[in-house]
Amino acid sequence: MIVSNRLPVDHVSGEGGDAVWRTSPGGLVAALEPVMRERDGVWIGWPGMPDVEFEPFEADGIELVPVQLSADEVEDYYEGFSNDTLWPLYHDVISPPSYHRQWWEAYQRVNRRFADAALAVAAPNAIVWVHDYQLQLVPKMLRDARPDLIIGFFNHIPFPPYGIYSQLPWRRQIVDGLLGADVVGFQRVADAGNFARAVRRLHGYETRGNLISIPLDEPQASADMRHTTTNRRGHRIRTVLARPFPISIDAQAYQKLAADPAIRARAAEIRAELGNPRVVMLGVDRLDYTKGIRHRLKAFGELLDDGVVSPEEVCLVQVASPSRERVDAYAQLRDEVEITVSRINGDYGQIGHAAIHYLHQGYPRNEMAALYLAADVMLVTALRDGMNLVAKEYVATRTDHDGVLILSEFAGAADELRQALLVNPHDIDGLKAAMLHAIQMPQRERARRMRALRRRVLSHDVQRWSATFLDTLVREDHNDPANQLDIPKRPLAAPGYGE
Ligand code: GDG
Repeated sequence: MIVSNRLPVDHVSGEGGDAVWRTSPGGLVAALEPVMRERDGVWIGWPGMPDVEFEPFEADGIELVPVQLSADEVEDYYEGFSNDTLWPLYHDVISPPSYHRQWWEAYQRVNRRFADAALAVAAPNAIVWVHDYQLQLVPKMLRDARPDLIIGFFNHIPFPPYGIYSQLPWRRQIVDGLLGADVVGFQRVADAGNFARAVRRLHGYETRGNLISIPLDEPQASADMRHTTTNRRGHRIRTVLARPFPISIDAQAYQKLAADPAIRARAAEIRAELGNPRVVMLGVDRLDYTKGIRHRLKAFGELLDDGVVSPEEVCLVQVASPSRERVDAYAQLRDEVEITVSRINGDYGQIGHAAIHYLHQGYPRNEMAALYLAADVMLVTALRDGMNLVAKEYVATRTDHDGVLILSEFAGAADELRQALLVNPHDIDGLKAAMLHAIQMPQRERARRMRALRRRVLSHDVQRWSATFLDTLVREDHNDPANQLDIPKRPLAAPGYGE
C-alpha cells in the first residue's frame, strides 16, 4: 500500500466530455505500477480537488482510494503547514517558516484521516509505504493501531540540521511520528544523519550507524512486533533503520524519448527558433525559492554586463512552471524573477531576439525532452534540494553523450553526479566561472563527463530505487550487510570555482 499526499492521477475530460482519471506520468508511478499490480496494491491519497467526495476507483490497473480534504484543510494542512512551515524549515529556512497552531491542528487531523483510510483497507501484515513531509505523523498512527503492519516512510525533501529543525514547536511529535516506521528513508547520507541527531537530542535514544534503538515499555515488549530485540543491558528495544535511498528517474523512458525522431526534430526546431545561438543554456524548475533561479539569473546577467558573453552567442531558456501560487513567498519570488528577467532583456535583448526566454508555463513531457536535447548547458543551481530529478532527466536524455550539467552541491543529486560541474550557487563568481567553463568546454571533455554521468543514472534508476527500498523494508534483520549503502564516497567539499 502506498500512502501519499496526492494520488498519482489527474482528472481530465475524456471523449464525449465525461471526466476521466488518467495516471500522471511521474517516475514514482512508473516505478511502482508493476509492483502494485503484482501485489494487489492500493494507493491512498488526495485527488487534488477540495470538497469533492470520490469512491475508490481503478486507473491503469491500480486501485486508488481517495481521501477527501475541505477547502479549509487544503489551506491549513497543505498550503499552510506543509508548504509554508515544513517546506521552508526543511530547506534550511531559505524563506522564513510560519508557525501557526491552527495549521498544526489541521496537519494532525488530516494525517489521522490518511492513516484511517489506510487502516480500513490494510490486510494483516500488509506492507505500507508512506511518502513525504505532508504525512510524517502517519507511521506512528499506523503502528499504534496495528503492530502487525510493515511500515516504511520516504522523505523526498531534505531533513534539516538540528539547529534548524529545533525551531519547530512540534519537533518531538514529528520525530515520534516518523519513528513509527520500520525503515525511514532519506535522499542523502546527511539527511539520515540529521534525523538520527534529532532523535538523540530529543529522546537520548542510542543510534549506531543507520540503526536507532528505541526502548520498549512492558506492554509493548510482550507484543509480537517486528525488529524487537534485547540490548546489551538486557532491555527490550525496537530498532528503526534510518538511511539514504537516493531517488531516481525512469531512465529508459527518457532514453526512448531521446530516440523519437519527432522529438529530435523538435529539438532542432527549438534551436532554430532561438536564432541558432552557439550555446543554449537551460533551466527547468518549479518556480520555487529553493531552486536558485535568482542566483543563476544574476550570474548570467553579470556575464553579459562584463561583456564576456554576448546575447547573440549564448541564450538562456528558463522554464519556471507555476507552483503554489497561493503561498505569499511564491508570489513574491515570481515578482522578483520577472523583474530581473525584464531588466536583463531590456538591457541586452534585441528586436526578435531576447537574452532570456522566460516561460512561466508547464509543458508536456515530450517538449521537456526536446528542450533537454536542445540545451548545451543545463543549469541546476538549487540552494537546497532533496534530490533534483531534472539533473538526472537531462543526463538520461543525452544519448548523444553531449551537453554539460552544472549542478549545485546543495542538491542531493550532487552525491552521485560527481562529473557534473559542481557549484556553490551562493558564490556568484564561482557560478559565472562554471558557466564560462561549460560554454568553452571542448567536446572530448563534454563526452567524457557525460558518459560517466550516464553510467550512474542508467544503472541507478527509479525501478532500482523502489526495489531497494522494498527489499530493505521486508528484510527481517536490520543488521543485514545487504543494508549497506551504494553511494559513491566523496570529498567533503567540491573543488570550488575561483577558490
Ligand atoms: C521533490 C523534491 C526530489 C517540472 N516542470 C515541468 C515538469 N517538471 C518535472 C520535472 C521533474 C519534476 O517535475 C520536478 O522534480 P524535481 O526533483 O526537480 O523537484 P521537486 O518538484 O521539488 O520534487 C526533489 C523530488 O521530489 C523526488 O523525490 O528530487 O528534491 O523537492 O520530473 O521534469 N514536467 C513537465 N512539464 C513541466 O513544465 N512535464
